[in-house]
Amino acid sequence: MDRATFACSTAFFRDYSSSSHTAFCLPTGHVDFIEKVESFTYSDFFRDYLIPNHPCIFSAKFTEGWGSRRNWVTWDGKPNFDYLLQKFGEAIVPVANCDVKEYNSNPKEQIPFKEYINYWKEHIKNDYRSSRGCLYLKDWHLSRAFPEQDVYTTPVYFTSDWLNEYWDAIGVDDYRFVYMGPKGSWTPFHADVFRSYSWSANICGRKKWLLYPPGQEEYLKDRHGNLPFDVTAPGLQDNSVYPRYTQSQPPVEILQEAGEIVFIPSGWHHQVYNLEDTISINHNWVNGCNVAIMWCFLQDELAAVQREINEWKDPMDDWHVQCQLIMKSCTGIDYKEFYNFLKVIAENRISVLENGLDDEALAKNTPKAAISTLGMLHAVFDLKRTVKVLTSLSANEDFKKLDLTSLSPPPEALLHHLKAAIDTALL
Ligand SMILES: O=C(O)CCC(=O)C(=O)O
Ligand SMILES: [Fe+2]
Repeated sequence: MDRATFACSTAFFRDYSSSSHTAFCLPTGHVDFIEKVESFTYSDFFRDYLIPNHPCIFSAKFTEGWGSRRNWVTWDGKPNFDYLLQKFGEAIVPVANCDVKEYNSNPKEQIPFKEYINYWKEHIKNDYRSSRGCLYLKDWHLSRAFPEQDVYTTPVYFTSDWLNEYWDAIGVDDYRFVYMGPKGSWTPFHADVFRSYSWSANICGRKKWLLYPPGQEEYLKDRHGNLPFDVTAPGLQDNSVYPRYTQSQPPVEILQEAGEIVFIPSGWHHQVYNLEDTISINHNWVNGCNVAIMWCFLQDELAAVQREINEWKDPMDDWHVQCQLIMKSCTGIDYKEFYNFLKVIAENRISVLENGLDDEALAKNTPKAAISTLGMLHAVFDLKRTVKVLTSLSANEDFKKLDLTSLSPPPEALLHHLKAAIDTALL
């Protein structure tokens, strides 16, 4: 019932979208290129890309002022190894081996940054071959480790960011990353965490992206329902292993140059290649435009866990709790934490609407300052979207089976407060 009332369908978005685009429509193979900073507003991005869930590319003008674009790159557009070593040499960084497949990903190890840079220099000298394989530094939380460094500022288009707002608030994690890899390094086929949006800016180098709109991945599954590791592998042509492959559309292909930012919409599967030695910065984020997609994804994940351990349903009296535990370890969140996530986001907005901002909050570049920058209408939009998802969550049978006494305030009270805040703001 909850699923039906909250299907991630075009209808859900249509009333919010005044653009000519249709949500989730099939691509024409063309991806819009946003050239000018001055003439492209937050509202343009919201209406034409966030709401319709369409990819786009921002020109290098959007990253012109970034410290990393000045300092991390040599005059001839290569990574400035000396500068990077001097600033980050002692850091420990996560490194994946692109030549080895472990389940549907690459094995990762933690090594000192200076060791990685030495490897990279040797790899280049050796004509991009190495006995260690092709190593790719990825998912490095550099901003968290070096907050004082002048690296980049998040473009306004990406600042309605509930994921980082929530995980910063609880101080556990964040979804802001740096990637660095030699020509030939690549990221296997995947969709992003929680089906979030992502933006990815090339500090130097070039990337090739293969993008598949939501739903296309169904045609790329093998006969057991598993997604491919490498969507370009010749094995996909084998009809007895990948029976629906011939029905799939070719991917939308993007060539991303130095300085450009790619916007990857929610739930679009993708595979990415570094065509040259490349450094990129990327964020994952969720907001009022795609939180319903995240909620659909969580329901699908729980259903998959339930199918997996269905045989234990009767013998186990805390089966529903176990399902939540497994879900949390697989996806990073469970239903009660999802409730807390929505609560933190809602309360920040209610606070801005009810109390405005003190000078301290503005000066410190806090989440509330970001909410206030986007304006009251945006805060009300966020609250309305939160009400929709919370209403669906509260009615969800799996959620209702959990012990909800620890939730404060209880869902009904939060919903009541939210609706009242929306009504007052609109008065
Ligand atoms: O740049 C890469 O190798 C992968 C980036 C990615 O998957 C993303 O930004 O969502
Ligand atoms: Fe990704």
